[in-house]
Amino acid sequence: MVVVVPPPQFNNRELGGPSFTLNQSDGYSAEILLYGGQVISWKNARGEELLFVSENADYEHPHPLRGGIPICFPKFFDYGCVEGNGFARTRDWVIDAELEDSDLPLLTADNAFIDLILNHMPDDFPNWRRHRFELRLRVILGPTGDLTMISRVKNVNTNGRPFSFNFSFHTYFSVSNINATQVDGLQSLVYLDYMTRNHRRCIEGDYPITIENEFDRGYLNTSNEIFVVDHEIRRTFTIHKDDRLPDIVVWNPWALEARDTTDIGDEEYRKFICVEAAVVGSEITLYPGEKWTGTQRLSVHDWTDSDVLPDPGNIL
Ligand code: TA6
Repeated sequence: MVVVVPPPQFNNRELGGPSFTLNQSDGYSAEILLYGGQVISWKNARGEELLFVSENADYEHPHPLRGGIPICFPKFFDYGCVEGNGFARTRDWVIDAELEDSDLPLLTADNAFIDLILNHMPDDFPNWRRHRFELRLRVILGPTGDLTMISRVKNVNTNGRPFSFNFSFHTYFSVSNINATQVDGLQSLVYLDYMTRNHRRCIEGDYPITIENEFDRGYLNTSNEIFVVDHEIRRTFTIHKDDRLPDIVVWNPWALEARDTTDIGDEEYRKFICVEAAVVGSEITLYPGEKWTGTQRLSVHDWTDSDVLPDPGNIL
């Protein structure tokens, strides 16, 4: 029997403005703000929140909202600069009515989804003012609660000019305790250390990553399945990404940076880790008419000690 899901539910929020909630019959849900095209909530069947949003988050334009899954387009790496994560997350998106669904896989009726588009011209980004682009986002909440995001960029310049960009899905995973959290699947990879002025190239060790201080790295050419393991509550998030998102950014501000950042509570660094499907090792260049599509699917698994967990080394 095919379960047909309800249409997206419209919310006229006080904080953050209009949003849509995707619901699944088992209780899974996801909420997307039109401001920034930003997922701000993803809940499991028990209604537990799986994403972190800061209690100090500033929902007012033009501030980026601290938490959820900001769309970082175009992602620059002027370390620590608010605009270092682009303008897409501080603009108003709209429902994408002229869907170019030829690029996307067909969806079965048991998938709840919404299509958004950003047409806003970035007048305050001088080197983008001469470009015309279409930035589309499809958010899908599957019948088993997986959250899929498909971003599409199209160069619609009429001046023949190409443009280049970096990109990331800046996912803030909610964790019970950063000290009991590991990122598994990045062992032995080359990474760019964004804590150094020249983003020094380094090699990761042979063990899953643990966070013990401010941490900001871009891992290059990773496998397409990365695991965020919360050992305290026995929960594993899996990031499934495609080849057009070859890299992974891992970030936690730790205590000092959290204290100095107004929209992060002093102790909130203990409650999240950003692990981001990204393109940071090289730029994407599109010529007029060309498109880029990047997809991530997030899944979550609560386990017991007797469970056999997926091993990044033997993913089929
Ligand atoms: O995606 C990682 C990162 O770019 C870090 O370098 C750090 O700047 C973090 O994002 C926070 O950026 P934001 O612009 O959200 O304050």
